[in-house]
Amino acid sequence: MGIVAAEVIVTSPDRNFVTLKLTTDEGVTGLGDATLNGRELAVVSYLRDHVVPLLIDRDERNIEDTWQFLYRGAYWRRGPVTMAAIAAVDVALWDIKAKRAGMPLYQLLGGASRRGLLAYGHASGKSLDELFDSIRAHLEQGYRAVRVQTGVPGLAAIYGIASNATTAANAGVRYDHEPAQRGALAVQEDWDTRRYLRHVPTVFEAVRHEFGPELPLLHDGHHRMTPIEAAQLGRSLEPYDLFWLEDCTPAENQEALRLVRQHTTTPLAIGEIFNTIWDYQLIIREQLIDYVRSAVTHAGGITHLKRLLEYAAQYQIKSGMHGPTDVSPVGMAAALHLGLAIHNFGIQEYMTHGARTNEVFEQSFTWRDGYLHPGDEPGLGVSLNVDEAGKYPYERAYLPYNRLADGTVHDW
Ligand code: CS2
Ligand code: MG
Repeated sequence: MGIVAAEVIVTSPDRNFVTLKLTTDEGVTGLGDATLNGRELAVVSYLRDHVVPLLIDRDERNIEDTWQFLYRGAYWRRGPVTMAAIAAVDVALWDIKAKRAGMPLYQLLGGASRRGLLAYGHASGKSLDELFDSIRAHLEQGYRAVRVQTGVPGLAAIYGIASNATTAANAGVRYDHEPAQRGALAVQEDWDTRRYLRHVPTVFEAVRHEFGPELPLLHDGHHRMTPIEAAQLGRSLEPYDLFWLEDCTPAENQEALRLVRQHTTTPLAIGEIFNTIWDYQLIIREQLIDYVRSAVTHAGGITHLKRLLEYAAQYQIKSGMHGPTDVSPVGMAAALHLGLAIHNFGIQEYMTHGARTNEVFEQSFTWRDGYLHPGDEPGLGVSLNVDEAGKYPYERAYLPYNRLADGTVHDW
């Protein structure tokens, strides 16, 4: 028993991805996603320079001990880089364990708790016509739930969709605003909360009028409001019965959600940039949110996110795992196995990857009639074509950032 090789594979088919590949002395391999959008090389170094030397000869069966060793043994704890690196090791070890057991990973996590995972996609548009077309396109693709993002009159960008994280943008499809080009420095976008707060309720009024009361609609505030502004938006959206309002306010100050919760019954989702259970402790204990947004890739892997979601389940809070194109097919597969097994699954974000990405990562998960399923291949059900991956070297790419009209930097 033992890990004999640990490779960190960086590839950039439609966007940058970081993948850890572990190999055991019996030749069994496991994959883990370590992609951190805009800071990928920090995780590459954390893995290559500091973690990989510690993995060689470790018993690949001891997943919990390896997790605790990497978390406590580093001395410096938490944070997106550390927890993405630990996540990659954790998921690769789970992949190996399930392959050795000859079963899909979800079976090791307790088996299936449902037939499939309800998914939502990203509908967006600078205008209502463009937005309606995007919603219709998602419904035709089979989505049963849709996130609605829209341009704001007077602002140049379609916010909340990182132009360098979307397949279309990375394939050179140009939006009206100057998208963040790969290799460029971070692109500045503009923001005005008052314009946004006046505009968004009119959008959901129009969407409900066009598409009816049943369609689950989600919206991402993308960390841009103060607590009282978030409360105002949550209350103004109540007539439109959202499935959730996401990242309504930066929540490093977890107590901020108390003010929002006092003023609105719109369900709240938080945490795609959170990376440990400690980031959620108060907001879960006080039931200040309804959905946990962390992805397996960014929250310490299957081992830690399962623990976090079991804690959340005690407070009737569900999963809503982050799943944009900056979570690789390996990370997406891990999310699907965990989501299929846990009882408190809520919804899975699912932005389809580009054609080149699907050439690099061969996936066995299925997307049918609005539901995802991880498939029944042994392990995660994802393989990485190293030769194909080698065709696409890393290209520096940043997420945009915001400035207000007076030039002040603002949350993007
Ligand atoms: C967004 C993301 O999917 C979401 O909910 O917040 O698209 C986010 O902008 C990117 O993942 C950032 O990397
Ligand atoms: Mg989000």
